[in-house]
Amino acid sequence: LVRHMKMGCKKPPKESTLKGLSPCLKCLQPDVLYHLGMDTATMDFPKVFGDVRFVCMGGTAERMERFAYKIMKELSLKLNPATTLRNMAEPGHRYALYKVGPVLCVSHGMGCPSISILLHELIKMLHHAKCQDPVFIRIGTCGGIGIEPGTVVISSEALDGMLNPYYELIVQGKVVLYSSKLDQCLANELLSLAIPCEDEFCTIIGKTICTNDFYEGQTRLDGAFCDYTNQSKTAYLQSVQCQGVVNFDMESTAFAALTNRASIRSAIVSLCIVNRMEGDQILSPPECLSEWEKRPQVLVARYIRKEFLKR
Ligand code: R2B
Repeated sequence: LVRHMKMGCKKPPKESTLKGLSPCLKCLQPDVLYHLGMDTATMDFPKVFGDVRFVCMGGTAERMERFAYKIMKELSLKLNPATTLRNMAEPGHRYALYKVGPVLCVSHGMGCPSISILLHELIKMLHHAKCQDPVFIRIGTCGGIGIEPGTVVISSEALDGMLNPYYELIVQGKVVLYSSKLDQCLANELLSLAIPCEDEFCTIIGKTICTNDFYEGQTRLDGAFCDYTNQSKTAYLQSVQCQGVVNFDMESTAFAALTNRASIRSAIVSLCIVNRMEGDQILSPPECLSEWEKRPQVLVARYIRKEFLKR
């Protein structure tokens, strides 16, 4: 401490606030974040990522790039007009990652395996960077159950297909269950940022079922295979709706479980693109979908701006 004071540092070096990480991490010299195309030998993580406070994740690279530019505007952060944001994960050829001040905007692909690989590497990145209390938010799309397309859904809980609040992983031949509870305070805080009389969209909160398949896993009739009937589909959707479920996605349990394990506060804000009570196919025109895409972003940007201005 004295040495740091003498060298002019105001504070001693911090440790990251992430908890419960692997004891093997300290032996990795370097640690290669293979799918992000980064490693601790060639990149100074505390210098590059030490200020990160918000990690926003969504399915596609293009959506996350658009969100990065929106956040830049919201936080009044300037980029040299001749330059564009750089995909920092380009060398990994898998995900796209943009950094705008304290905000990371990252694409996660589709499904739990894809988001779980990314979360392992992002959590290690923030740990190596000694980040303090980062908040993770998934900005996704989803199929709604009895809700209008265009509605914004905040997940209160992430459930598996059996309606249990767990993410199931097979480790060394055994089933391991991790809690997929989400941070209720953060979910309510996001909900409080909706302005019903001003927003041109509805924001609701409810339970999310996470499935491993888009078609049969979500009881669609329009997949290549289907061994059930329209009647049994309707009965299933009605029964989950009665239990407080409002939407389906394909990443929420892994997202909740991995962030929980590291003691990271996290939330999921999704755009409903179809009401599954009325159909399976996404019939809204592309112009409409790209306009609606901004809705969850509006809410998340309000939250980030509010938190950003606090410090
Ligand atoms: C929502 O949209 C994708 C499937 O089309 C998937 O990532 C999800 O959760």
